[in-house]
Amino acid sequence: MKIEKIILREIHMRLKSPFETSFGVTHDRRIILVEAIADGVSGWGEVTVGETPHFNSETTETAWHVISDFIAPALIGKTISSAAEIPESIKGIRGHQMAKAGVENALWDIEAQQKKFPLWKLLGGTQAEIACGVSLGIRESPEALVRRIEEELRSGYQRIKLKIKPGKDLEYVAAARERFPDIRLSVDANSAYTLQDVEHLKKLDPFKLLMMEQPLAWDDIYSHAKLQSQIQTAICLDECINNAQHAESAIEVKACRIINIKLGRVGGHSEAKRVHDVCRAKSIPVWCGGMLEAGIGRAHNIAMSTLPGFTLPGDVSASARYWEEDGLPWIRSSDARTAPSRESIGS
Ligand code: OSB
Ligand code: MG
Repeated sequence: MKIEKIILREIHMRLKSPFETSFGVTHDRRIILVEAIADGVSGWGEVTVGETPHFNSETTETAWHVISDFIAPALIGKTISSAAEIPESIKGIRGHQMAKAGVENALWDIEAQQKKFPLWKLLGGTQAEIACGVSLGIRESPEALVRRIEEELRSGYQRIKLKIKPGKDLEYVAAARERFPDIRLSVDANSAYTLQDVEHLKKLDPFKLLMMEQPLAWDDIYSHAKLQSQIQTAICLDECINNAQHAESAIEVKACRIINIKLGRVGGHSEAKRVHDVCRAKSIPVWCGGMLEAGIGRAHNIAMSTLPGFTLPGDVSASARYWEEDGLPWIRSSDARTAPSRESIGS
Protein backbone atom coordinates (compact mmCIF):
# COMPACT_ATOMS: atom_id res chain seq x y z
CA MET A 1 0.00 0.00 0.00
CA LYS A 2 1.21 3.47 -0.88
CA ILE A 3 0.52 6.02 1.84
CA GLU A 4 -0.92 9.06 0.10
CA LYS A 5 -2.39 11.31 2.75
CA ILE A 6 -2.77 11.70 6.48
CA ILE A 7 -5.61 13.97 7.59
CA LEU A 8 -5.98 15.09 11.21
CA ARG A 9 -9.21 16.41 12.68
CA GLU A 10 -9.65 17.61 16.22
CA ILE A 11 -13.15 17.09 17.54
CA HIS A 12 -14.55 18.31 20.84
CA MET A 13 -16.91 16.09 22.79
CA ARG A 14 -18.47 16.73 26.20
CA LEU A 15 -18.73 13.73 28.50
CA LYS A 16 -22.28 12.99 29.73
CA SER A 17 -20.85 13.41 33.22
CA PRO A 18 -17.40 14.44 34.48
CA PHE A 19 -14.88 11.62 34.98
CA GLU A 20 -12.64 11.97 38.05
CA THR A 21 -9.35 10.16 38.49
CA SER A 22 -6.56 10.74 41.02
CA PHE A 23 -4.95 13.16 38.55
CA GLY A 24 -7.95 15.34 37.77
CA VAL A 25 -11.48 15.73 36.45
CA THR A 26 -12.29 15.51 32.73
CA HIS A 27 -15.43 17.28 31.47
CA ASP A 28 -14.59 17.73 27.80
CA ARG A 29 -12.49 15.70 25.44
CA ARG A 30 -10.31 17.06 22.66
CA ILE A 31 -9.92 14.06 20.41
CA ILE A 32 -7.73 13.80 17.31
CA LEU A 33 -9.06 11.52 14.61
CA VAL A 34 -6.59 10.32 12.00
CA GLU A 35 -7.75 9.53 8.49
CA ALA A 36 -5.08 7.86 6.39
CA ILE A 37 -5.45 7.33 2.66
CA ALA A 38 -3.50 4.63 0.81
CA ASP A 39 -4.21 3.35 -2.71
CA GLY A 40 -7.39 5.41 -2.61
CA VAL A 41 -8.69 3.57 0.48
CA SER A 42 -9.41 5.54 3.64
CA GLY A 43 -8.72 4.16 7.14
CA TRP A 44 -9.38 5.64 10.56
CA GLY A 45 -7.54 5.82 13.85
CA GLU A 46 -7.98 7.81 17.06
CA VAL A 47 -5.22 9.38 19.13
CA THR A 48 -6.10 8.24 22.64
CA VAL A 49 -4.24 11.02 24.37
CA GLY A 50 -5.37 13.18 27.29
CA GLU A 51 -5.77 16.94 27.10
CA THR A 52 -3.18 17.38 29.86
CA PRO A 53 0.14 15.57 30.58
CA HIS A 54 -1.18 13.90 33.75
CA PHE A 55 -1.66 10.30 32.61
CA ASN A 56 1.57 10.16 30.61
CA SER A 57 3.68 12.91 29.07
CA GLU A 58 1.64 13.32 25.88
CA THR A 59 -1.21 15.78 25.27
CA THR A 60 -3.63 16.49 22.42
CA GLU A 61 -1.37 19.38 21.48
CA THR A 62 1.90 17.39 21.45
CA ALA A 63 0.27 14.62 19.42
CA TRP A 64 -0.96 17.10 16.81
CA HIS A 65 2.54 18.59 16.59
CA VAL A 66 4.41 15.27 16.40
CA ILE A 67 2.07 13.72 13.84
CA SER A 68 1.96 16.75 11.55
CA ASP A 69 5.63 17.71 11.82
CA PHE A 70 7.34 14.31 12.12
CA ILE A 71 5.21 11.17 11.68
CA ALA A 72 3.21 12.19 8.60
CA PRO A 73 6.25 13.60 6.72
CA ALA A 74 8.15 10.35 7.44
CA LEU A 75 5.36 8.19 6.03
CA ILE A 76 3.70 10.06 3.19
CA GLY A 77 4.81 8.70 -0.20
CA LYS A 78 6.12 5.44 1.35
CA THR A 79 5.01 2.04 0.10
CA ILE A 80 4.59 -0.65 2.75
CA SER A 81 3.30 -4.19 2.58
CA SER A 82 1.75 -4.16 6.06
CA ALA A 83 0.92 -1.68 8.82
CA ALA A 84 3.18 -3.90 10.95
CA GLU A 85 6.13 -2.14 9.27
CA ILE A 86 5.18 1.27 10.70
CA PRO A 87 6.96 1.06 14.08
CA GLU A 88 10.30 0.31 12.37
CA SER A 89 9.90 3.19 9.93
CA ILE A 90 9.26 5.77 12.68
CA LYS A 91 11.45 4.33 15.42
CA GLY A 92 13.76 7.35 15.18
CA ILE A 93 10.98 9.43 16.74
CA ARG A 94 11.41 8.84 20.46
CA GLY A 95 8.36 8.31 22.65
CA HIS A 96 5.03 9.80 21.55
CA GLN A 97 3.42 6.35 21.44
CA MET A 98 -0.12 7.73 21.41
CA ALA A 99 0.59 9.92 18.40
CA LYS A 100 2.20 6.97 16.61
CA ALA A 101 -0.65 4.60 17.50
CA GLY A 102 -3.32 6.86 15.99
CA VAL A 103 -1.53 6.74 12.64
CA GLU A 104 -0.51 3.09 12.70
CA ASN A 105 -4.01 1.95 13.61
CA ALA A 106 -5.53 3.93 10.72
CA LEU A 107 -3.19 1.99 8.41
CA TRP A 108 -4.29 -1.32 9.97
CA ASP A 109 -7.85 -0.33 9.08
CA ILE A 110 -6.77 0.16 5.45
CA GLU A 111 -4.91 -3.15 5.41
CA ALA A 112 -7.97 -5.00 6.72
CA GLN A 113 -10.14 -3.43 4.01
CA GLN A 114 -7.64 -4.27 1.28
CA LYS A 115 -7.25 -7.87 2.43
CA LYS A 116 -11.04 -8.15 2.87
CA PHE A 117 -10.46 -9.54 6.33
CA PRO A 118 -12.00 -8.15 9.53
CA LEU A 119 -9.40 -6.24 11.55
CA TRP A 120 -9.78 -8.50 14.58
CA LYS A 121 -8.91 -11.58 12.53
CA LEU A 122 -6.05 -9.80 10.76
CA LEU A 123 -4.56 -9.02 14.19
CA GLY A 124 -4.79 -12.66 15.24
CA GLY A 125 -7.99 -12.48 17.24
CA THR A 126 -9.66 -15.72 18.22
CA GLN A 127 -12.50 -14.67 20.54
CA ALA A 128 -15.80 -13.84 18.84
CA GLU A 129 -17.10 -12.43 22.12
CA ILE A 130 -15.17 -10.42 24.68
CA ALA A 131 -15.77 -9.74 28.37
CA CYS A 132 -16.55 -6.12 29.31
CA GLY A 133 -15.83 -4.32 32.52
CA VAL A 134 -16.49 -0.75 33.47
CA SER A 135 -14.34 1.98 35.03
CA LEU A 136 -16.04 4.27 37.54
CA GLY A 137 -14.68 7.71 38.34
CA ILE A 138 -14.27 8.94 41.93
CA ARG A 139 -17.68 9.84 43.46
CA GLU A 140 -18.77 12.34 46.08
CA SER A 141 -19.65 9.57 48.56
CA PRO A 142 -19.46 5.79 49.01
CA GLU A 143 -23.30 5.69 48.87
CA ALA A 144 -23.33 7.39 45.47
CA LEU A 145 -20.72 4.91 44.26
CA VAL A 146 -22.74 1.91 45.42
CA ARG A 147 -25.82 3.23 43.57
CA ARG A 148 -23.76 3.60 40.42
CA ILE A 149 -22.37 0.07 40.72
CA GLU A 150 -25.92 -1.29 40.99
CA GLU A 151 -26.79 0.35 37.67
CA GLU A 152 -23.68 -0.94 35.92
CA LEU A 153 -24.23 -4.48 37.14
CA ARG A 154 -27.80 -4.29 35.84
CA SER A 155 -26.33 -3.42 32.42
CA GLY A 156 -24.34 -6.65 32.57
CA TYR A 157 -20.75 -5.47 33.12
CA GLN A 158 -18.54 -8.29 34.31
CA ARG A 159 -16.02 -6.34 36.36
CA ILE A 160 -16.27 -3.08 38.24
CA LYS A 161 -13.17 -0.91 38.53
CA LEU A 162 -13.12 1.94 41.03
CA LYS A 163 -10.84 4.92 40.66
CA ILE A 164 -9.20 5.68 43.99
CA LYS A 165 -6.88 8.26 45.53
CA PRO A 166 -5.66 8.95 49.08
CA GLY A 167 -8.69 9.88 51.20
CA LYS A 168 -11.10 8.34 48.69
CA ASP A 169 -10.13 4.70 48.91
CA LEU A 170 -10.80 2.38 51.87
CA GLU A 171 -14.28 3.65 52.70
CA TYR A 172 -15.35 3.40 49.06
CA VAL A 173 -13.95 -0.07 48.53
CA ALA A 174 -15.43 -1.27 51.84
CA ALA A 175 -18.90 0.02 50.90
CA ALA A 176 -18.75 -1.58 47.46
CA ARG A 177 -17.52 -4.91 48.82
CA GLU A 178 -20.06 -4.99 51.62
CA ARG A 179 -22.95 -4.45 49.23
CA PHE A 180 -21.56 -6.81 46.53
CA PRO A 181 -19.58 -9.59 48.25
CA ASP A 182 -18.97 -11.67 45.13
CA ILE A 183 -18.43 -9.37 42.14
CA ARG A 184 -15.13 -8.94 40.36
CA LEU A 185 -13.96 -5.67 41.83
CA SER A 186 -10.72 -3.80 41.18
CA VAL A 187 -9.18 -0.39 41.88
CA ASP A 188 -7.06 2.00 39.81
CA ALA A 189 -4.93 4.62 41.57
CA ASN A 190 -3.25 6.20 38.53
CA SER A 191 0.02 6.61 40.45
CA ALA A 192 -1.46 8.36 43.49
CA TYR A 193 0.58 6.52 46.15
CA THR A 194 4.23 5.98 47.11
CA LEU A 195 6.12 3.23 48.88
CA GLN A 196 5.54 5.17 52.11
CA ASP A 197 1.90 4.04 51.79
CA VAL A 198 2.60 0.29 51.98
CA GLU A 199 0.85 -0.15 55.33
CA HIS A 200 -2.17 1.75 54.05
CA LEU A 201 -2.35 -0.24 50.80
CA LYS A 202 -2.15 -3.50 52.77
CA LYS A 203 -5.54 -2.56 54.24
CA LEU A 204 -7.08 -3.27 50.82
CA ASP A 205 -6.02 -6.94 50.98
CA PRO A 206 -9.10 -8.20 52.90
CA PHE A 207 -11.44 -6.91 50.16
CA LYS A 208 -10.36 -9.64 47.73
CA LEU A 209 -9.81 -7.28 44.85
CA LEU A 210 -9.14 -8.75 41.42
CA MET A 211 -6.28 -6.26 41.13
CA MET A 212 -4.87 -2.90 42.14
CA GLU A 213 -3.91 -0.94 39.03
CA GLN A 214 -0.85 1.33 38.93
CA PRO A 215 -0.63 2.38 42.60
CA LEU A 216 2.87 3.91 42.31
CA ALA A 217 4.76 6.27 40.00
CA TRP A 218 3.98 6.21 36.29
CA ASP A 219 7.58 5.42 35.35
CA ASP A 220 8.73 3.20 38.23
CA ILE A 221 8.54 -0.55 37.66
CA TYR A 222 11.03 -1.39 40.42
CA SER A 223 9.05 0.16 43.27
CA HIS A 224 6.00 -1.83 42.19
CA ALA A 225 8.08 -4.99 42.68
CA LYS A 226 8.85 -3.86 46.23
CA LEU A 227 5.15 -3.22 46.87
CA GLN A 228 3.95 -6.47 45.24
CA SER A 229 6.16 -8.51 47.57
CA GLN A 230 4.39 -6.93 50.58
CA ILE A 231 0.70 -7.04 49.57
CA GLN A 232 -1.62 -9.89 48.63
CA THR A 233 -3.66 -8.01 46.03
CA ALA A 234 -2.35 -8.57 42.50
CA ILE A 235 -0.78 -5.44 41.03
CA CYS A 236 -1.72 -4.59 37.44
CA LEU A 237 0.56 -2.17 35.61
CA ASP A 238 -0.89 0.42 33.23
CA GLU A 239 1.19 3.64 32.96
CA CYS A 240 4.54 1.82 33.43
CA ILE A 241 4.25 -0.46 30.39
CA ASN A 242 5.06 1.36 27.16
CA ASN A 243 6.42 -1.56 25.15
CA ALA A 244 7.04 -5.32 25.21
CA GLN A 245 10.46 -4.85 26.82
CA HIS A 246 8.86 -3.05 29.76
CA ALA A 247 6.40 -5.93 30.11
CA GLU A 248 9.23 -8.43 30.14
CA SER A 249 11.15 -6.47 32.78
CA ALA A 250 8.08 -5.98 34.97
CA ILE A 251 7.25 -9.68 34.86
CA GLU A 252 10.85 -10.68 35.53
CA VAL A 253 11.19 -8.50 38.64
CA LYS A 254 7.67 -9.51 39.79
CA ALA A 255 6.36 -5.95 39.71
CA CYS A 256 2.87 -7.14 38.70
CA ARG A 257 0.73 -10.21 38.10
CA ILE A 258 -1.55 -8.65 35.46
CA ILE A 259 -0.96 -6.14 32.64
CA ASN A 260 -3.37 -3.63 31.13
CA ILE A 261 -2.73 -3.12 27.41
CA LYS A 262 -3.68 0.24 25.92
CA LEU A 263 -3.09 0.64 22.19
CA GLY A 264 -2.10 4.28 22.54
CA ARG A 265 0.23 3.82 25.49
CA VAL A 266 2.26 1.13 23.71
CA GLY A 267 2.27 2.77 20.26
CA GLY A 268 -0.35 0.85 18.27
CA HIS A 269 -1.57 -2.61 17.31
CA SER A 270 1.89 -4.02 16.44
CA GLU A 271 3.45 -3.33 19.83
CA ALA A 272 0.22 -4.23 21.66
CA LYS A 273 0.43 -7.65 20.05
CA ARG A 274 4.05 -7.99 21.19
CA VAL A 275 3.11 -7.06 24.77
CA HIS A 276 0.28 -9.61 24.55
CA ASP A 277 2.68 -12.28 23.28
CA VAL A 278 5.24 -11.66 26.05
CA CYS A 279 2.51 -11.87 28.69
CA ARG A 280 0.95 -14.96 27.21
CA ALA A 281 4.29 -16.77 27.13
CA LYS A 282 4.70 -16.01 30.85
CA SER A 283 1.05 -16.78 31.76
CA ILE A 284 0.35 -13.17 32.76
CA PRO A 285 -3.30 -12.33 31.99
CA VAL A 286 -3.94 -9.12 30.05
CA TRP A 287 -6.97 -6.94 29.47
CA CYS A 288 -7.65 -3.92 27.28
CA GLY A 289 -7.60 -0.52 28.98
CA GLY A 290 -9.53 2.55 27.86
CA MET A 291 -8.77 6.26 27.60
CA LEU A 292 -12.32 7.68 27.32
CA GLU A 293 -12.17 7.10 23.60
CA ALA A 294 -14.88 7.87 21.09
CA GLY A 295 -16.14 5.12 18.77
CA ILE A 296 -13.13 4.79 16.47
CA GLY A 297 -10.72 4.31 19.35
CA ARG A 298 -13.10 1.88 21.04
CA ALA A 299 -13.47 -0.14 17.81
CA HIS A 300 -9.70 -0.62 17.65
CA ASN A 301 -9.66 -1.62 21.35
CA ILE A 302 -12.34 -4.22 20.73
CA ALA A 303 -10.41 -5.71 17.80
CA MET A 304 -7.28 -6.06 19.97
CA SER A 305 -9.32 -7.55 22.85
CA THR A 306 -10.14 -10.61 20.76
CA LEU A 307 -6.58 -11.96 20.99
CA PRO A 308 -6.40 -15.13 23.10
CA GLY A 309 -4.42 -13.68 26.02
CA PHE A 310 -7.13 -11.11 26.81
CA THR A 311 -8.70 -13.26 29.49
CA LEU A 312 -9.92 -10.56 31.89
CA PRO A 313 -12.78 -8.10 31.20
CA GLY A 314 -11.50 -4.88 29.59
CA ASP A 315 -12.47 -1.21 29.96
CA VAL A 316 -14.44 -1.46 26.73
CA SER A 317 -17.76 -0.22 28.05
CA ALA A 318 -20.42 1.20 25.73
CA SER A 319 -20.11 4.59 24.01
CA ALA A 320 -23.54 5.48 25.35
CA ARG A 321 -22.10 5.64 28.89
CA TYR A 322 -19.91 8.57 27.91
CA TRP A 323 -21.47 10.24 24.86
CA GLU A 324 -24.85 11.60 23.78
CA GLU A 325 -23.76 11.12 20.21
CA ASP A 326 -20.81 9.18 18.84
CA GLY A 327 -20.03 8.28 15.28
CA LEU A 328 -18.44 9.33 12.05
CA PRO A 329 -21.25 11.16 10.20
CA TRP A 330 -21.12 14.27 12.36
CA ILE A 331 -17.48 15.02 11.71
CA ARG A 332 -18.42 15.94 8.17
CA SER A 333 -21.50 17.91 9.20
CA SER A 334 -21.58 21.66 9.52
CA ASP A 335 -23.14 21.50 13.00
CA ALA A 336 -21.25 24.13 15.00
CA ARG A 337 -21.13 22.01 18.15
CA THR A 338 -19.35 19.14 16.50
CA ALA A 339 -17.54 20.85 13.65
CA PRO A 340 -13.78 20.31 13.84
CA SER A 341 -11.98 23.28 15.33
CA ARG A 342 -9.10 22.68 12.96
CA GLU A 343 -8.16 20.37 10.18
CA SER A 344 -4.70 19.74 8.87
CA ILE A 345 -4.12 17.86 5.67
CA GLY A 346 -0.68 16.55 4.84
CA SER A 347 -0.04 15.21 1.34
O1 OSB B 1 -6.04 4.58 33.94
O2 OSB B 1 -7.41 3.33 32.95
C1 OSB B 1 -7.03 4.46 33.22
C2 OSB B 1 -9.42 7.08 31.76
C3 OSB B 1 -8.54 8.10 31.50
C4 OSB B 1 -7.22 7.94 31.83
C5 OSB B 1 -6.77 6.76 32.41
C6 OSB B 1 -7.64 5.72 32.65
C7 OSB B 1 -8.99 5.89 32.34
C8 OSB B 1 -10.02 4.91 32.59
C9 OSB B 1 -11.18 4.98 31.64
O3 OSB B 1 -10.05 4.16 33.54
C10 OSB B 1 -11.65 3.72 31.11
C11 OSB B 1 -12.55 3.93 29.92
O4 OSB B 1 -12.09 4.46 28.89
O5 OSB B 1 -13.70 3.51 29.98
MG1 MG C 1 -5.35 2.71 34.60
